[in-house]
Amino acid sequence: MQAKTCTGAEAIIDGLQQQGVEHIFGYPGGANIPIFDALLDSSINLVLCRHEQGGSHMADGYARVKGKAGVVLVTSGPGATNTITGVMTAMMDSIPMVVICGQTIRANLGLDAFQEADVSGISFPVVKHSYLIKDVNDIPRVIKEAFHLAESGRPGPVLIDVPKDISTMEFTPNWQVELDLPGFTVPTYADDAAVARVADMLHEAKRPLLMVGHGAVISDAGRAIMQLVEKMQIPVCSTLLGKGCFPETHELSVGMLGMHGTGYANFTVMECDLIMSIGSRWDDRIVGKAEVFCEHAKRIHIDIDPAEEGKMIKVHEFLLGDAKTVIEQINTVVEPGDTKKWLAQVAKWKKQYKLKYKKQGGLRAEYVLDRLDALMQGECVVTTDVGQHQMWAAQFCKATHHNYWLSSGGAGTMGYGFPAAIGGALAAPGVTTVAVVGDGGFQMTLCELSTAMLQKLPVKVIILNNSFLGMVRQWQDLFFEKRYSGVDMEGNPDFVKLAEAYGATGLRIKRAADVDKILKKAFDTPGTVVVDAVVEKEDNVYPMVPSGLPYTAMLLEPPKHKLEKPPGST
Ligand SMILES: Cc1ncc(C[n+]2csc(CCOP(=O)(O)OP(=O)(O)O)c2C)c(N)n1
Ligand SMILES: [Mg+2]
Repeated sequence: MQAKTCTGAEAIIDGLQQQGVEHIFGYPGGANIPIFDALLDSSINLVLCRHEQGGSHMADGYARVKGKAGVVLVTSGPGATNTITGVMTAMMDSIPMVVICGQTIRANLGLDAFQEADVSGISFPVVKHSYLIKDVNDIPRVIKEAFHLAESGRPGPVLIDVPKDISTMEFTPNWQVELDLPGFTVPTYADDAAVARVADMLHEAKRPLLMVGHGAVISDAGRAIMQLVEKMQIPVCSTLLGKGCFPETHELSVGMLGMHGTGYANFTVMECDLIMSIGSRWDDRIVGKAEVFCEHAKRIHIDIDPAEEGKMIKVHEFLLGDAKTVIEQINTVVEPGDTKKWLAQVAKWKKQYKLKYKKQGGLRAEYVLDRLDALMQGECVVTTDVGQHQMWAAQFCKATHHNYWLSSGGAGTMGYGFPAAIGGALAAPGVTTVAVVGDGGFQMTLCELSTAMLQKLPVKVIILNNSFLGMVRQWQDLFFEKRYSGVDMEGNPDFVKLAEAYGATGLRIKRAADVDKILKKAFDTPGTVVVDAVVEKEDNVYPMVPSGLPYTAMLLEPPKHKLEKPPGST
């Protein structure tokens, strides 16, 4: 039988279907028309975004919920560069993504052709890998490799640049091609001797603490962690991206640690005599002043990426492997622990440093989130944007599913929350998705309201509208003598009217007394709803460990004295 020929574009779409791709988040242009054309004859749903940055965040949100690569399809030049923020966001948070870019024809490469941009070059620092396809016969191999690289080991984004003459060229694809990636190995099991040493350390510890990070979420280590926790009776804190892997409603959870972590999580960190990171890279928002972070405690690090060993802090034991597999290994060699005294202390801190906020005065963002949490009961996919609302959401919305909490951690990308919710909603049909956003960040990608409407998605956007770029204002308040510069959001639109202009439902909350009623209405109204919660303008997020300082500098409430600018911090 004669092997079947097809165009490069058809082979790409065929390859995506073989990978089980359900949705493509895309935007067309001259250089990718052949691929859009081939898409018409496939079973893949095109999610036509309104801006390529939004499309890339949608793919990211889809990937976080689904645990599989999100796929982006954009044109050359500005189409491709518009995705770079989304690609960098995915890279920083280890999100699997495959970005396919149209490119000018091969003969024009390097000639400053119309909409030519060297995107494989531009993207190199922010991808796991980038391809520029120069031979049409490479398409089957490149597609297979791209998904393998994106999804295995420490996941990340992979970019494929496809010159237009490659996508229009006829050829006979060979799908039997075997993956051959020498040097790309994926660790699974940790060294048994190291595991035994860690077990000894866990047995000896009087005040142990687990720190659950995004790696634990990615490897779906929740059940194994629960077994370890219940057997050894160890309290658990989680990073911003680790939320939900271990249910925050569990009595041994102390919630998020770090710059805006709960007071009780941070006291537990300060007093523990052993801390074990499960898939967290100890980022600077967590460790504060790295040299003194848990300096008197035994420090253990489980990570799938050998590059993380000793990067931020020195550890006593590094276990290289997949978080779930390594915890399962540990579970086979540890004995039940007796930590009653330690747990009693942790429980005391939980009462003493309970999250609190002002109830008098105008509407408090924390109150809206507190009530939202009560309404959601951990059963919604929650995304956040970046800023004060993000930190309050992390404090007040308790995550109980390992893949239902989506936030831009490493990159801190404003504009992420709403499009990520669109991707998340597509990955979890039937689950209500809530995007907690600020008035600043929402305006960066709100054009995707069209996309949410077209896809008929139950995305509830909760804008915590303080008419400020609140988090920057907070830093100017605390460290720059309240000299507000460039943070007033005067000129904000009427978000209710704006939602209505897109055909969505717009609701507004102005008083605490209306919060329950309006939130319930938002959930009861089918489809996309935007809630404009007009909150106090100048509330600050506490607790706060000022950047670059040790945990002992934690502010539990507004400081009574002027603060020094933290040293050399971002
Ligand atoms: C793309 C981008 N630009 C700038 C920043 C810096 N930044 C961090 S938080 C923040 C303020 C966000 O304001 P808003 O969306 O209103 O949220 P709020 O802090 O008021 O809750 C800014 C400007 C960023 N993180 N991302
Ligand atoms: Mg704001």
